[in-house]
Amino acid sequence: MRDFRLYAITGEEFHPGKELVTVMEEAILGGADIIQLRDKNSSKRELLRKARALRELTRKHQVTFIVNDHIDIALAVDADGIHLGQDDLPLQEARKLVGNKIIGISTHVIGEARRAEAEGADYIGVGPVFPTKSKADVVDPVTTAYVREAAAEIRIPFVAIGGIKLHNVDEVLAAGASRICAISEIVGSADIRGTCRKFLEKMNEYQGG
Ligand code: 3NM
Repeated sequence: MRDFRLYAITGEEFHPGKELVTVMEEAILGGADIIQLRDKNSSKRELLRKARALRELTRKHQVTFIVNDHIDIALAVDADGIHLGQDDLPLQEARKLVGNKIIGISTHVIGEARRAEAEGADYIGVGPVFPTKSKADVVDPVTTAYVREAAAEIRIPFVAIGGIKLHNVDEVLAAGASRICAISEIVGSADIRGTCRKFLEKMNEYQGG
C-alpha cells in the first residue's frame, strides 16, 4: 500500500452545518493523505452516496480512501481499502472478498497487533491512546505504553488513534508513532487545514522531515 502519515476520519457530528466533502477536502489540502468514511448512523443508501462523493474527492487529490466496516460499500465505489474492528468479519474472510485492497485492523493490545500482522493486515490502528468521546464502545485508553510496544515490534505500518490532539501529539510521537489519526481534532477544527499542517509540522520535528 502507499504509505501515509496523517489519517483523517469522518465525524459529521463534529461539524454541524458544514458539508462532509468540503470538510474532508480541507483536511486533504492541509496534508491528510488517507481518508476514512466512518458513519455508524446512516442507511446503506446514504452511506453509498457519501462513499461515492468521497471516492471522487480522493481520486481528484490522489489520496487513499478507506471505508469503515462496510465491505460491500467499499467494493461498490472501488475504495482503496476497508477498516475493520475486532468484532467485524475476520481478516481472512475479508481478504477473500476484497482481494488485494488495503485491510486495516483496529487493535487494542499487542496480541491483537501480532495476530493482524500474521494474518496479513496492511496496517493496524493502535488505540485509543487517550480517552475519546468519538467512539461509542471504546475500551480504556491503552496509553503511550502500547504505542511503544507496537513501535518496537510491529513491522507493518501502524497508526496511533484515540484522543490525539495538537496539545498531546508530542507524547505519541515521542513514543515512536510515525502515523497519526484523528477525528474530532481535525474535522471539528475551525481551521482544518491549519490543524493538519500543525500535525505534520510536529511529525516533521520527530522524523527530521
Ligand atoms: N477508533 P478522536 S479510537 C474511531 O482505538 C476510533 O480503535 C479508536 O476519535 C480505536 O480522534 C477512535 O476524536 C476515535 O478521539 C478517534
